[in-house]
Amino acid sequence: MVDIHIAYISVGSNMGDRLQNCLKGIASLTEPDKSRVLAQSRIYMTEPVDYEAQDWFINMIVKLETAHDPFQLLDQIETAQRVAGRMRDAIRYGPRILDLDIIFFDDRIIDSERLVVPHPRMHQRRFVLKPICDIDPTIIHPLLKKDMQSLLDRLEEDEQRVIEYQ
Ligand code: A4P
Ligand code: MG
Repeated sequence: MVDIHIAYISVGSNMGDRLQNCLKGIASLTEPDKSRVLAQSRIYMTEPVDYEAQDWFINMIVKLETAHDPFQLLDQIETAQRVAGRMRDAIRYGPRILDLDIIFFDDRIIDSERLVVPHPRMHQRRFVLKPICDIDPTIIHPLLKKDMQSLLDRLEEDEQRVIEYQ
């Protein structure tokens, strides 16, 4: 029997056809008998965080069921970002065609050079917390021991605008 895992992936783009880039990115993580999408959040337009001189993002979250381990999933993510045309030497937090981040992988805590899970900035970001609450507001952060809804409620109301995409 193969181990099956649940991963939450944050999907974002603020260059080119942002929605198509996100949808293609999600599709490239699915594989027959290996990985499938169990749930997808609503789609949001989000104000840039950390590096503000750039266009708004499209962001969403997917819940993925996968037989891969976290590092295999990261390999897939890096391939998908490369195929989408993303440059490696770009500005940190700056514009990107496709960004796929592993937010949670089961309730594992990973702190390696290549991979940090839970994603170390997720709890400060409305563009992650708002869509993850669409899927399940009761997920407990394995380090902070708080659920997604309470982490979202802790953010300042007038910061980080997030608007549902029509
Ligand atoms: N890496 C470590 N942990 C992880 C993880 N949990 N998931 C490593 C994915 N990758 C992880 O990532 C650099 C390296 O992080 C990878 O090679 C991998 O080994 P990257 O995506 O190539 O570089 P980056 O995008 O500059 O860093 P990162 O960490 O993705 O940036 P952030 O912190 O995610 O910020 N504002 C809005 N509104 N919406 C956004 O989506 N995104 C960012 C990116 C900034 N502001 C934004 C948004
Ligand atoms: Mg990333």
